[in-house]
Amino acid sequence: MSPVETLSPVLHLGAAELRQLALAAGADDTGCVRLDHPGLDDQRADILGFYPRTRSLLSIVCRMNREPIRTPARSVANSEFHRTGEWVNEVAHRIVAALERRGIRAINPPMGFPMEADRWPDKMWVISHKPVAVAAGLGRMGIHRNVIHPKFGNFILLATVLLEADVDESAKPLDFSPCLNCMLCVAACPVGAVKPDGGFDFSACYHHNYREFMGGFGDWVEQVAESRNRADYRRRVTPAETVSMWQSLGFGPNYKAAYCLAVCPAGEDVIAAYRTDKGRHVREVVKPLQEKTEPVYVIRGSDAEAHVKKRYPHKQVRPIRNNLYAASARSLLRGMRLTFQSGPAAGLDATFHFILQEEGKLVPVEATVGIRQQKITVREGLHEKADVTVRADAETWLRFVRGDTGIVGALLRRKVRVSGPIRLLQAFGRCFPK
Ligand code: B12
Ligand code: SF4
Repeated sequence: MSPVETLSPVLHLGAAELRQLALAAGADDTGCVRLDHPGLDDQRADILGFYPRTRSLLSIVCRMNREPIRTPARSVANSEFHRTGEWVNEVAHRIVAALERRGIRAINPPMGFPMEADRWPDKMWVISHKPVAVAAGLGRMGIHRNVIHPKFGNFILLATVLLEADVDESAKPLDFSPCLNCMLCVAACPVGAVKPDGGFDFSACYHHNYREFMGGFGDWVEQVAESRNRADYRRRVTPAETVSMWQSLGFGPNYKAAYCLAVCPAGEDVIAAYRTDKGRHVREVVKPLQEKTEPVYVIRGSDAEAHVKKRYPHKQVRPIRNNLYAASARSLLRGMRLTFQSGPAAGLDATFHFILQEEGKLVPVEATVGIRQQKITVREGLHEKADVTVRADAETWLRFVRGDTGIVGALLRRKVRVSGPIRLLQAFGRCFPK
C-alpha cells in the first residue's frame, strides 16, 4: 500500500498542537481557520476547486528583515524577498511532511511563483494567502493592501497549508487594524498605485514593479522580435535594462519598487522609531526612495505617467505597452476594472453595451459598462439605456483592443458595428491606454 493510501480521510486536530508544529517548522507566527469561516466566503469556491479535501487552513507568517527592504538598493531588498519567500515555502513544506507522517493529508501551494501560467492573464495563483491570514487573525490589510501583522508590521511573507482535518478552534480576526493611516505608502509609491481612500491601481503597480515578470517579460521578448537591428533594439531597450532582464532570469525577478512596504511604520516591533521621531523616519526611510533616480515603467496616457511626471520629475519615465492582454471576451470584461484609468475618464458620463460573439458559441457575451465620476462599473448582461452599443466578433474586438488591428477595416467588414456617438467610444478607449 502506498503511504497516501494509508492516510485516514478526516482527522481532528488541536489548534494549539498545530501551532506548535508550525513554530517548530520555522514559522514566526501562525493561525488556523476552518473552511466555513465567514472571512473565507469569497475564497471558498476557489479553495475547494483547487483542493476539494480542504477542511481547515493553516496560515503561516515569516518575517523579513526590515533594513534590507528599506534600502534604495533594490538588489538588497530583492534578496530579502526571495530568501524569505524560499523560507516560507520551506516551512510550509516541513509542516506538510510532518502532517503526512501522522497520516493527515495536507498541501502547500507556493507563496508566489510558480503559478498556473496557462490561466494567464486571469487569476493564475491557486490560493490567495492574504484573506486566509486575515481570517486566521494574523493581521489586517493596510491602506496599501498588504497584511500588517500586529508585531512584525508588514515585513512578512505568507503561506497557507490546506488540511483535510478539522481543527478544534477557528481563530478570530484581529479586532483592530495596525494601519496608522499615516499615508506614507501613498507618498512613497512612485506610480501612485496606492490611493488614500484604499483604492489600488493594479495596472500601475503591475506594469512598473513587475516589469520583468509575466507580461512584462513577454513585452521585452516582443521588443527583441520587432527590432530591425542592433541599433533599433538599443533605442528601445537600454543596455542596463537588458542586464536587468538577464539578472531577473538568472537570480529571480527584480521587483522594481515595493516602496509601500518599505516605508510602513506600523507594527509593535517597527513603530517605536517612528513615534519617537517621525521627521527622522521620513528623512531616513521615505525620502531616499522618493529621491532615487531610476527608470519608472508606465503606460503612455495612464494615471501613473501623469503621477510620475508631476511628483517625481527627476525619475526617468519609461513608457511601455499595456501587456495585460485579454485572452477571451470574459477576461477582457473582468480586466477592465484592473486597467481602467480615472484621469482620462474626467468628464465622461456614459453607458456602454458590449455584445461580443465568440466563434462556435450560441449566445454572445453581453455586458454593461458605466463610466461616471471617474469610476467604472462592469455588469454582466444589458442594463439601462446605452449611449453606445458595440456588437462585434469577439476575436476581432480583442485584436483591436490589443493594438494588433485597426478599427476601420473591422468596421468596413462589419466584424464590428457601433451605434452611438463615435466620440464617446473614443473617450472610452482613452480610459484604457494601450
Ligand atoms: C496578485 C498578487 C499581486 C498583484 C496584485 C496585488 C494585490 N493588491 O492584490 C501585484 C502584481 C500588483 C502584486 C504586488 C505586490 N505584491 Co503580491 N501577490 C499577489 C498574489 C499572487 C495574490 C494577491 C491576492 O491574493 N489578492 C487578493 C485578492 C483577494 O485581491 P483582489 O482585490 O480580489 O484582486 C486583486 C488582485 O488579485 C488583482 N488581480 C485580479 N486578477 C488578476 C490577474 C492577474 C494575472 C494578476 C497578476 C492580478 C490580478 O486585481 C486586484 C487588484 O486589487 C499573492 C500571493 C498569493 N498567492 O496569495 C502575492 C502577495 C499578496 N504579494 C505580496 C507582496 C509582498 C507584494 C509586493 C510588495 C511585491 C514586491 N515584493 O514588490 C507588491 C505590493 C503591492 C501592493 N501594494 O499590493 C505578499 C504580501 C505580504 C503581505 N504582507 O501582505 C503576498 C501575499 C505574497 C506572499 N506569499 O507573501 N501582488
Ligand atoms: S504606510 Fe501608513 S497608511 Fe500605509 S499601510 Fe502602513 S501604516 Fe497604513
